[in-house]
Amino acid sequence: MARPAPDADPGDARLEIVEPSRAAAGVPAVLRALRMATEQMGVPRAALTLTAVNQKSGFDCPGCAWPDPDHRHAAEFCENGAKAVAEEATLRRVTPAFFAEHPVADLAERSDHWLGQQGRLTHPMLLPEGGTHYEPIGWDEAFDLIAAELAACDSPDEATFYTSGRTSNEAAYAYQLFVRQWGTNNLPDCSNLCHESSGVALTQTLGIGKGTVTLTDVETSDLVIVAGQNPGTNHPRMLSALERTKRNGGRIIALNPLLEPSLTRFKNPQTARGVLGPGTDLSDDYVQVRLNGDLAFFAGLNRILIERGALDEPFIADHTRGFDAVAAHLAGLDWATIEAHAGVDRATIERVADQVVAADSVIVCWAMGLTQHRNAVPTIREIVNFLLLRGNVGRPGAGACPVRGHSNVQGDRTVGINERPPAAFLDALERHHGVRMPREDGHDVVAAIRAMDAGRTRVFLGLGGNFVRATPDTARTERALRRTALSVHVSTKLNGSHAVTGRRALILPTLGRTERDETGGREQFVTVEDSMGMVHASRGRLAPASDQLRSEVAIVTGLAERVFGRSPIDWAALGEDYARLRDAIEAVVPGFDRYDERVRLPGGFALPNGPRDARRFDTGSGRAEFTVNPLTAVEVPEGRLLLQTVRSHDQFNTTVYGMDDVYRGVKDGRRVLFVNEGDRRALGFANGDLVDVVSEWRTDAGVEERRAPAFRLVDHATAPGCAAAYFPETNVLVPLDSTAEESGTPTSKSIVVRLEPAADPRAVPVK
Ligand SMILES: Nc1nc2c(c(=O)[nH]1)N[C@H]1C(S)=C(S)[C@@H](COP(=O)(O)OP(=O)(O)OC[C@H]3O[C@@H](n4cnc5c(=O)[nH]c(N)nc54)[C@H](O)[C@@H]3O)O[C@H]1N2
Ligand SMILES: Nc1nc2c(c(=O)[nH]1)N[C@H]1C(S)=C(S)[C@@H](COP(=O)(O)OP(=O)(O)OC[C@H]3O[C@@H](n4cnc5c(=O)[nH]c(N)nc54)[C@H](O)[C@@H]3O)O[C@H]1N2
Ligand SMILES: [Mo]
Repeated sequence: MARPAPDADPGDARLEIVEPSRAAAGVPAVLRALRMATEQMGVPRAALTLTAVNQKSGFDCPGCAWPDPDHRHAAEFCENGAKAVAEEATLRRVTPAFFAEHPVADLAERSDHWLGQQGRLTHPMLLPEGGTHYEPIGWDEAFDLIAAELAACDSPDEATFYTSGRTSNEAAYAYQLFVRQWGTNNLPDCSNLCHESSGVALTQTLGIGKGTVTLTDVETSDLVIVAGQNPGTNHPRMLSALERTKRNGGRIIALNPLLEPSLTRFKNPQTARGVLGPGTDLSDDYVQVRLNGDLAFFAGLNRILIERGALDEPFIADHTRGFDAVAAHLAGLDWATIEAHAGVDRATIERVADQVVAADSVIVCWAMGLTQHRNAVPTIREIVNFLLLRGNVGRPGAGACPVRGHSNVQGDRTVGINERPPAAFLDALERHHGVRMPREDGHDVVAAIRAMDAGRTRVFLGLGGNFVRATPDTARTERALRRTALSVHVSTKLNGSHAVTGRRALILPTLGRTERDETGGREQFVTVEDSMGMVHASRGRLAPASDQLRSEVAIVTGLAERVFGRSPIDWAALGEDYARLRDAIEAVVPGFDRYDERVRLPGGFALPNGPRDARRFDTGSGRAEFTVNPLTAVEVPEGRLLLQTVRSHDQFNTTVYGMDDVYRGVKDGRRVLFVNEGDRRALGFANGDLVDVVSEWRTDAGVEERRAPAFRLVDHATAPGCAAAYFPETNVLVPLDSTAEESGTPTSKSIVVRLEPAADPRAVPVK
């Protein structure tokens, strides 16, 4: 039987700091996952569900975007994938009776953990103007209400349409088509908060906004550098691939201000060795860079490679542009600045250079540790310089590997979720659908918040995600959302965004990945693209959480039918048979030839990738571009720390599964601030003190302050001057205006903070 959801919210009252788990994964991880799965689902359902994850006939794990190996195990999932599945396949329900019992004001006081634990949403719900509670509403009425509010807009740009990366290709394509037929490119998505910096930098330099490696490349590479990523928690199946890299004789270097245990030790629960043996020492070398120090680190490394003449000269001559300018720029840097910015000395960078020179093939993997900084785009361009110097692009075992987050965030962008769509894509949409497409760029996430805050947005619609909690500057974002006339969320689970509403609000409950989809009276499947450009099918097996649920495709096409009536696009037909959406994608997006047929093959198919397949670079010049990236780093005034915001082991973004972070030794709580012992002493605090964290954002007008109360200080293996804490609790500290150059991504990994003794040590907030 499933355990009932908690009715009280203990917050951090029981927080304990314990010995961190020494090795990642292994049997304890499997047991943790099974416990969570059976608590939420009961035993028979857990067994049925977990055996279908990532199998060729099953559904795509809603956890992360790491690709599936060809040689799949009976259980091709990880601890955290199992938790993600359990969250969705839970037997707990949030029914109209729940909403009658809990006023919105009450929900607004609850933690993300508590909200998520209540279970699956079962009915469409409306919060009427001036109302205190959500009330049930029919689907047709809900669509009428949205259509009426859209019709009241003075311009299509007064509506904004968010997406989170769980949305399937079919639903995402239908959504962007609906939004553009409506007349705007206001399509902010979670990518804007995530890998946008990677997409921008890679498009400029390699001509494709994606990575250039396959899973086989990772497993057969001589050297994999894992920079700014915590795969043990966020991409656990990547550890199995890295274990194979090592068995094949490759090396791994971790570049991270935090010593993440998963990178140093790993036990594979799917092999006998992992179950019984001591596990694999994953990293051969660990470099503790300073937060935001990677641009300097790679600049130093590149300079050494050039000085040593350790270059692939034929590749540089035949396939690239701009080498001389980069060489001149790097030669002009001084080592003292490089070392100060990187937080590591020249000897360490020389040591890494030795390993690079010894390797015939090199891959750099990265995630949020690189993308969420002011200079994220230049940093990633400098990594591309690094790869180009030795021809580490477009050959086996070599390349760029931005590791995506949400399971279909890459596919959503491929099929058109993009607030700055290329003209060729809009042209293709117009040709195929016979409808004029808007040509002006739309709002990304930060611009959308600004527009709402300025009262310029009437309607906010979110297809998945948790906009209010995932975005920066919580107080300002909440104010912004409250200024809309209507906020609508298509969701599987209750979250903080349902409690921070426009004048009216709707919750539209939808099917998840694990559930059977019988839209249009036939069994439908959806498709997704993983982090390495493989497209494959996903088929849910479970009975839907309620008979009221509609699929995302049905919701989008149903709404479009209601808004447009008869139009050149036959929305009813598109909604009835997802194969028709796949046919439209095939006609509009390059690389999807015979989409519906090929995606039915076991394992799906690979999208074309110019740099990887043929060293072809669609950059305008037709060559890969070296770039000159001036050395920059965030300045931290005396007595202040640089704070990064990370995920614990028990959360998926804003969905908090549990209150532990086993690899960092945290039990039963989340309001902790990891600090370097030397910093803590210098600031005059004791280990375990309760502090308020105050962010300081310098503008021309002065210093803006934002405060997050009551965090427990914990000594941790973090680089000097650098602290870490969990999001979303710390999003209050991230200024909306603090964004990455060129990509606009909030700088969630570098926030200047000062610590103060907690004003009220007994008042530990619940959220
Ligand atoms: N279980 C689980 N899986 C997930 C998610 C989840 O929340 N839970 N989220 C998904 C999503 S959407 C994403 S985008 C990914 C996120 O995957 P990650 O990027 O691994 O997630 P974070 O927890 O943000 O960890 C950032 C890592 O970068 C390091 N870092 C921070 N700043 C710097 C820096 O300046 N330089 C270097 N070199 N390192 C730095 C941090 O110490 C940390 O190890 O995971 C996806 N998978
Ligand atoms: N400070 C700080 N902030 C960050 C980050 C950080 O590192 N630090 N990371 C950023 C990153 S990388 C990302 S990607 C964003 C994530 O931002 P979002 O994608 O907006 O947030 P999630 O927490 O993943 O969304 C969870 C909600 O999605 C809904 N959901 C789950 N499955 C489905 C589904 O199948 N369909 C639909 N329609 N809804 C579903 C559920 O209702 C759930 O409550 O957060 C960003 N915010
Ligand atoms: Mo992400």
